[in-house]
Amino acid sequence: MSDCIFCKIVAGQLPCSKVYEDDELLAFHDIHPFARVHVLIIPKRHIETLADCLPEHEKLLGSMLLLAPRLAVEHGLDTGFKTLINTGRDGGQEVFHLHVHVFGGGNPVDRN
Ligand code: DGP
Repeated sequence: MSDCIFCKIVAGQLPCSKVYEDDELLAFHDIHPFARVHVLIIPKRHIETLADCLPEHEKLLGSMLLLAPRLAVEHGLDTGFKTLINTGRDGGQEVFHLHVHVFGGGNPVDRN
């Protein structure tokens, strides 16, 4: 999707503060964190929302969820963290490229 911000990040056309990458997934710090630690896990291929996922995406979704606690612990959230997937306009989704928010640890820090 040529006008998708997250696709541009995947393609290296926009910068990000990367914390993880493999063949299928990318994770980076949220630009507007609402906690001290706030990372986003995205699939590299464009899927608009969780509601667009099909049975063929089962493994990908599992990989995204399994990555969440690993990144949380790596960022010091070893006593707990939150996950969030906003889905659709009325679900509060602003970027229409599937992503899991992983956050916790108190007040946010600026990442300009
Ligand atoms: P959501 O409301 O679930 O679609 O959350 C989208 C999140 O994406 C929001 O917390 C801010 C973050 N975000 C938007 N644009 C960028 C960007 O260009 N870079 C980074 N790192 N995060 C972004």
